[in-house]
Amino acid sequence: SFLENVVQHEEFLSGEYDTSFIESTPELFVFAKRKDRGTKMLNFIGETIVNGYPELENKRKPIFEQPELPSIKQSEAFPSSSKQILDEKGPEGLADWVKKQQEVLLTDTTFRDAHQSLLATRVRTHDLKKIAEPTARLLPNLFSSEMWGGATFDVTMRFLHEDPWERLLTLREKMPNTLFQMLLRASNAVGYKSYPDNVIKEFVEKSANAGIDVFRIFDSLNWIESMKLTIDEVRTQEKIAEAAICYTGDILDSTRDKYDLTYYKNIAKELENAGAHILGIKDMAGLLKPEAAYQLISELKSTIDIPIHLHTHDTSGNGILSYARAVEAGVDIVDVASASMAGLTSQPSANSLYYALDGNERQPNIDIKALEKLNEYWDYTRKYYQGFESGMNAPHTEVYEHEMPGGQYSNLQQQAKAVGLKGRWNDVKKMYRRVNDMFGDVVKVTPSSKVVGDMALYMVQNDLTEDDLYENGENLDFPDSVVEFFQGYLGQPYQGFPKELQNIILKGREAITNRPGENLEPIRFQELKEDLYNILDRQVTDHDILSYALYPKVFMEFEKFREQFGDVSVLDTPTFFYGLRLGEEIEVEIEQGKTLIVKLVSVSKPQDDGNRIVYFELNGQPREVMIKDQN
Ligand code: 3PY
Ligand code: ZN
Repeated sequence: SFLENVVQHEEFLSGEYDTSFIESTPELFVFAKRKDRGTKMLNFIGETIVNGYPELENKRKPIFEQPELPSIKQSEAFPSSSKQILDEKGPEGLADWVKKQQEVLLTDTTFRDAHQSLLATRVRTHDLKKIAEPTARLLPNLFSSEMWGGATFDVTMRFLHEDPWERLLTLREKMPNTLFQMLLRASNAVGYKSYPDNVIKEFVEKSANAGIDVFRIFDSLNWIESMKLTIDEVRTQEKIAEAAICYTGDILDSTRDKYDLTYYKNIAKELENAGAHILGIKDMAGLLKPEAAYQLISELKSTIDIPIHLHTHDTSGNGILSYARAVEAGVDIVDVASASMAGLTSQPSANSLYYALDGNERQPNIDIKALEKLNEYWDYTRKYYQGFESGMNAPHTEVYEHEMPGGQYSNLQQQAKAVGLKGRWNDVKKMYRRVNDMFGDVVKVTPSSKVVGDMALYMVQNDLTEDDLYENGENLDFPDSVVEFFQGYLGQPYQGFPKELQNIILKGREAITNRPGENLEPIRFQELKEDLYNILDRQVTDHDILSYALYPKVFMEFEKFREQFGDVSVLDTPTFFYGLRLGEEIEVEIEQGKTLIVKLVSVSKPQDDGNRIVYFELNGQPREVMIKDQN
C-alpha cells in the first residue's frame, strides 16, 4: 500500500490518548529523510500510475472535459451578506434578521453534505477552491454555505491526504462574505465516539477562529444532555448555535408513536431553553413526508420563538414537496444543493426549489442564472468522482423502510463491498431496519447509524438472524461499536436500551448512564504539543494537535504520507485519482507562482525485485522513480 512505513503499534492503532508510549517507543515515530517537493510528487504520481488509487476499481484514466468557470470581477468588493449581519449584530441580531425575511432563505450544502451523500465525501479541496469565489460572489443572498464538518474531517485526512483545517482556511479566504456552516456531532465532534469535554471546547474555539460561523449541533440519540456543553461553547465564541433535532420515524403513523409530535415539541423547547439561536430539524434520511413537514413546522412555530432551519435528503424524491409544505408552514431556512450535486441521497436542488416556488411570495431571492452557471461547473466536476457514485439513479421510496441516512448510504455501501458483501446490498439494507427495531427503534445518524450499520454488516456476513442472537448470543463476538453503544458510551437513547439484548451484548460488562464526557480524562494539550513537536520535528499548530486528539492514527498516517509524497492537494483531481497517461503533460502549481511541469514518458516492465521504473520529465529534465508494483 501507499503507507508501508506507517506506525504499526497496537496501542497507537487503538487510538488511545496515552502519550507515554510515544516516549517509550520513539523509534516508531522516526520519519524518513526529507526529499524535495518535485521528487515527492513524482513518487506519488508514479505510485498512482503503477498501483492505482487504492479505492478505485477502474484504474484507467478517462478523458474528462474541463469545466468552465463562471466569470466574476475579482477586483470588485464582495457583495454584503448575512455574514456582515452576524459580524455587526451578533448571533441574536442575525436570528432576528432571519425571522424578518419574507422569502425562505437557503443554505447551500454542495461543499459538504451533497458530496458526503453522493460521492462518499471524496470531493477535494482543489475542486472546492476553484468554484469558491464565484459561489461567494454570485450567491451573496445565501444564508450560509455548509462546507465543513460531518465526515469531511476524517475523509480529507484519511482518503484525500489533505489537511481539513487547510481546507477551511483556504475557503475562508476565497469566500470572505459567506456565512460558513459546519455539522458538529456534539460530544462526538467530527468523530464516531465521545471525546473529553476539553477537546470539544477547544475544537469549537479553534473552528470558530478559523472561520466557522454557524455550528449545527446534534446528538446522534437526540440526547440533549450531551449537546449543552457544545451549545454553551459556541455561544461563548459569539457564533451561531444551531441546535438540531434529528427527525426519525413518522409522525403521520399513529401505530409508531415513540417519536410523535409531542416528542419533537418537547425537544425543541428544551433546545431553545438551552440557548440555541436557531432550531435545526435534521431529517438525515429524508423521512419527513410533505404533510408531516407541514404539521411539524406549524407546531414548532407555535412552540418556540427562534428561527427554524430544515434539512432533508431527497432520497424518496419527495424533498421539494416537503420543502414547499414547510415553507407554507413558515420554515425560515432550508438546505439545498447545486442541481448537479442534488437529489437522491443528497439535498433537494436549489434550482428546482426556485422554480417550484415561482409565484409564491416566499420564493427564494436568489439569482437563478448564477445558480445555473455554478451548476455547469459541478456537472463536469462530479464526473471526476464517478468511481465513488453509489449507483442509485432513481428515487428510492424504500428509504421509508430502511431509514438509512443519505450521508451513510454510499459509505455503508463501500464498507459492505470492502468486507465482501458486494452482491448482498439488499440484504444489508433489510437487516439495517431489523437491527433498528431490535435496538428499540433508535435515532440513526452518525455515529448511532454507524453502530446500526456495523451490526447489520456483522449479521449478514455471519448469516445471523435475530433468533440466533437470543439463542446463541453468548457465543457471538459483537462488533466493538455495538458493545460500546450498549455500554452507554454514545449516550442514552430515548426510553432506554432494550434490556434483554443489552445483557446479551454486554456479557457482564458494565454500562454507564451519565454523560460519557464526564468520565474521560481531559487531554493535556501542552504536553501533547511538545510530544508532537519532537516526533514531527517541525512547528506544531493548535490545529495539528486537535487533529491528533480526534484521530491519532489517521493524523499520524497523514503526516507520514505528507513526509513521503508532499502536499498532494495541489494536483488536479483526475491526476490524483488516475495518475498520467503515457505522454500526458500537466502543470502543477505547488505554491503561488511556482509551477512544476510533469510529463509521463514511459513505464518499465516489473524487474526481478518487483519494481517498475517510471520515467518522467520534470520541467523538461529527465527524471525517474522506482515504484514497487503491488499487483
Ligand atoms: C454526519 O454526521 O456526517 C451526517 O451527515 C449525519 O447526517
Ligand atoms: Zn444530511
